[in-house]
Amino acid sequence: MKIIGAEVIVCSPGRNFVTLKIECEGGIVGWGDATLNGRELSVASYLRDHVIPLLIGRDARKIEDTWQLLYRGVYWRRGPVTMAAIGAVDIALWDIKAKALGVPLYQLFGGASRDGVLVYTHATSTSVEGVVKVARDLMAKGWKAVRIQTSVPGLNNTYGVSASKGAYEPASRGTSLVEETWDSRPYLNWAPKLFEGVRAELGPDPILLHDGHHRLTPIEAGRLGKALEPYDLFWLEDAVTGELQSGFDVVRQHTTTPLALGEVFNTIWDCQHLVTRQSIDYLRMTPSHSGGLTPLRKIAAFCEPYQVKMAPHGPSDISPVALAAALHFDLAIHNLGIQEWMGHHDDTMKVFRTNYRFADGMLHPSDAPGLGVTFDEAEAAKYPYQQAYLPIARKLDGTLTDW
Ligand code: KDG
Ligand code: MG
Repeated sequence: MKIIGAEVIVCSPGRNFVTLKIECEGGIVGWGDATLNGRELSVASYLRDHVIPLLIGRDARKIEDTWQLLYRGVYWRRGPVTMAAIGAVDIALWDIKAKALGVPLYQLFGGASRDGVLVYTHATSTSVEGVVKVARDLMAKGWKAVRIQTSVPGLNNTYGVSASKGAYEPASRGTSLVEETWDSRPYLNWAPKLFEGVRAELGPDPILLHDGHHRLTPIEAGRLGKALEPYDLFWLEDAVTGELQSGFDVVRQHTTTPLALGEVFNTIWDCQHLVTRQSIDYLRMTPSHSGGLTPLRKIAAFCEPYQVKMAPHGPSDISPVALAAALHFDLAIHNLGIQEWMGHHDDTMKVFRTNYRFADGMLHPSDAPGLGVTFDEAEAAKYPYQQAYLPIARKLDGTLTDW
């Protein structure tokens, strides 16, 4: 089953996506997601200029060997651009293999370990009352798990809250960077009040999560985790930047609130210390940004004896192709925590035709052969790439800080 063609398609149906199409002898086509929010064209070039020429003529069935060629066979390893490019190839090859065998991908990973994949989505608002209303509406639609984010009194604009009405979407089109403000003091005073208010209204049952988005110091994060303990969070995510791995040992000394990390990680080396020291509870790595399903399955196996659970990142900048890849992975592995599913813009869903289905707070990837997602190239052509950037954050005195 030789690879006879591969193409990178960059489109912007609601937001930018980089999609890889691999074609084999016999006509089977596989799809991969190479989207890297705000740096899309660098991955497109990596694939077009350096990877695709190596793929043509290779046996599409040799997934492990192709992964090793693109990772180990390149002296300059790792990093988000490289690993997003390798991830797209790997996902597309798994799609091809499962289609060739006529089975949904999860069957090649040992079959389903559960009936469906528990998913969480985002509730955001400017106030406690507002976020409670959004969460109630979601729960009425079947959601069992909701991430809670609001504005912070005293700060102009904050991560996770829309400046305009509608779903939160961090990237903005054009070249003028959106600036958010940050100060840990008002946030640390606000977050416990937020969760006190939300639990008082929603009661003990809903699964609640919160994302700190890398902004606290370890001791601040320890204080926050401790203050949130009475409100039974499923997790506190990205309390401290993931680069400071020993910082999580400090956080752990101060709180029993479960900790999640890893959406910006690319390889097993990014999580090795955190997992072996058991200083996190959930690992947020996702197939597209982590070099694909081949390494992510190994990472899940590495986490299993340490009781660290996988909880793949699933924002709107992960395309439906990578979301479907994550769902097949989630359904099959033993140590699944939860899957994020932020949802996609209506225009995105006109380009990516999906089969995954939602019921009772869970997603199922579908029983269609392969990933179960097709990409409509004619529709994609209607949405050309538009330059877009993620926001930046500054402290109240103007110092640039982590977004
Ligand atoms: O591109 C950046 C987003 O993927 C990120 O801000 C979303 O933190 C995020 C999350 O948990 O979904
Ligand atoms: Mg996050």
